[in-house]
Amino acid sequence: MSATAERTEVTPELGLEMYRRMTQIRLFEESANDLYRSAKMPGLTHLYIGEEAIAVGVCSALRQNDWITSTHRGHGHCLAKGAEVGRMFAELLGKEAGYCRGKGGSMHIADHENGNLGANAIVGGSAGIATGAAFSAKYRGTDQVAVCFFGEGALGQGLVYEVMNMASLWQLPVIYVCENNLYNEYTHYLEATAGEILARARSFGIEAREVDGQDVRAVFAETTQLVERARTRGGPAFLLANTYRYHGHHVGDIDRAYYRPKEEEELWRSERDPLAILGTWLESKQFANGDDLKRIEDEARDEVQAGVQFALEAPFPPPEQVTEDLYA
Ligand SMILES: Cc1ncc(C[n+]2csc(CCOP(=O)(O)OP(=O)(O)O)c2C)c(N)n1
Repeated sequence: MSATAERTEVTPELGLEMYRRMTQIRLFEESANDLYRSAKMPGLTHLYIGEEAIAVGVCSALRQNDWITSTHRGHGHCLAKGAEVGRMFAELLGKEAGYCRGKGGSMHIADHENGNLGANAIVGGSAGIATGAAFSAKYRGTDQVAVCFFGEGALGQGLVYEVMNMASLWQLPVIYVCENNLYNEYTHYLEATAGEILARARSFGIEAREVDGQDVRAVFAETTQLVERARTRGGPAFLLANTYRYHGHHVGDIDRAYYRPKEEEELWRSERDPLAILGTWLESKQFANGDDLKRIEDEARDEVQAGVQFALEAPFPPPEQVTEDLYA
């Protein structure tokens, strides 16, 4: 992290809003897991639990008309950019009220009203879309910024380097946010990623920084600087956010001790939890007390439960619409 990043202030209001949003994402994901386990959700899903501070820290530094592109592990990105819980659950359950009329599912949620150009199940796939959006901002002379979220597994995809090259040559307002949760599916990233991650971006002349992805204030501080830089024609950036997913690669990945130790999972949960880190800070500053945090959690739980109920009761698209809105 750069020396100046900590100076970007998190006001009490913003701190509480970040806590609310991170709690909402966590509870959303826990309910998504319940829906899968009770066989109410078709297919599977990839939970973002443990990584909430990245989506919230980054999106708190963006305007509504800035863009994001997301991944197969994208619910947190969508919610942090302003998506509604009920419509998100409806999409997971294949209902017509969902963001893609129930035809995209968990891995393809887009919400253009809030600048979310869409999640993408192709690892690295959305890097081209984010870079294209940034090109359009520059071409049209707007000051919008595009953020591309991706896991470190996407570092093995050639597309990412093609677009970083263009972004640097054309000084596009795009920020590549690499969420390194240590694993690509069931493989430790060190077995798949050679050399230094930041050096890859720097070799294109792209400003590259590293941040503690469990600390929402640090993520917000770094992103605020990089967004400001991109908005004022300072060019693209790369942010490496170190994090951990508490659950398996997807909801069905239950027995995972063969690829990562239980002790490691427990250590991240007990020592590096992003909600606990922010909650402790809010309390230490006397911006909130335990009752305030509990109230935020209760409200988020009510919102999530109402969203689940809405989605369960919502109708499926009628069969005659089965080929509508499909482009591939
Ligand atoms: C191009 C492509 N190759 C392989 C896959 C299968 N796949 C889905 S997720 C994943 C691992 C992704 O790891 P990472 O990018 O680090 O994200 P994480 O799951 O850790 O969030 C792979 C290999 C895919 N979806 N797309």
